[in-house]
Amino acid sequence: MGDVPTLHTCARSRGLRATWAAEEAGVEIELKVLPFPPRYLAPEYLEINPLGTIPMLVDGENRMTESCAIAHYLARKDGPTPMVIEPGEADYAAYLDYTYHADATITFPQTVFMRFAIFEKDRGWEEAGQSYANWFWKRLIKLEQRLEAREFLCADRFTVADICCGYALILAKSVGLDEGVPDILKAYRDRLTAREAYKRAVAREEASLKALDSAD
Ligand SMILES: N[C@@H](CCC(=O)N[C@@H](CS)C(=O)NCC(=O)O)C(=O)O
Repeated sequence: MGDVPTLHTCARSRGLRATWAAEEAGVEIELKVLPFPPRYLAPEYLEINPLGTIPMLVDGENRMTESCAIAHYLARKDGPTPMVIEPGEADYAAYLDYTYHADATITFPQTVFMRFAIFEKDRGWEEAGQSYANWFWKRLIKLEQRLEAREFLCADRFTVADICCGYALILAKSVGLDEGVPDILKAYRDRLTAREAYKRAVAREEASLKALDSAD
């Protein structure tokens, strides 16, 4: 294994799940912020990640390209931590379920919305974008019901599952998808974004983005 894992990412992207997890866990990473989308603006990146997607974590010979898996990996890397629920603990199944739910079920319609309603809106796809917005809002029911009487998703404590699902709610606000987000989830998002480690992660990404912009 190499020394410090390197996170290739773009500021404010799904990679924030990984940057945030590293800050919460106190795990050292090297942050390499790329221009978005790297597929076009940093084509050399395709040599190490042919998918062209971000984030990607390189740790020795390991290469990971799933933000939720990277968040879990970084949080657990240096040993057991309250941020990860272990087999045998109550809510282990729920922990895995919500960690995977975040990208596979929640962020998926968000990204299709972004493509149709924002990135390629000039192609007349706004209506399709709106239908993905509605689909995204309907899919929030599981999180809403879970958080009706809970502060965090699992085991009465902050875990990687909160980082993964919380990022989807943070993204919703930043891309104009907040209208259908229930108040319970907005309050949950406020609790998450008030965390010092979250603020440090955002500041770190923004500083790297600034350095990248000024190097142009
Ligand atoms: N399931 C992956 C998705 C990665 C992904 O699609 N990332 C987007 C940005 S958030 C991306 O790289 N888009 C640019 C592209 O596909 O060229 C994850 O959770 O990390």
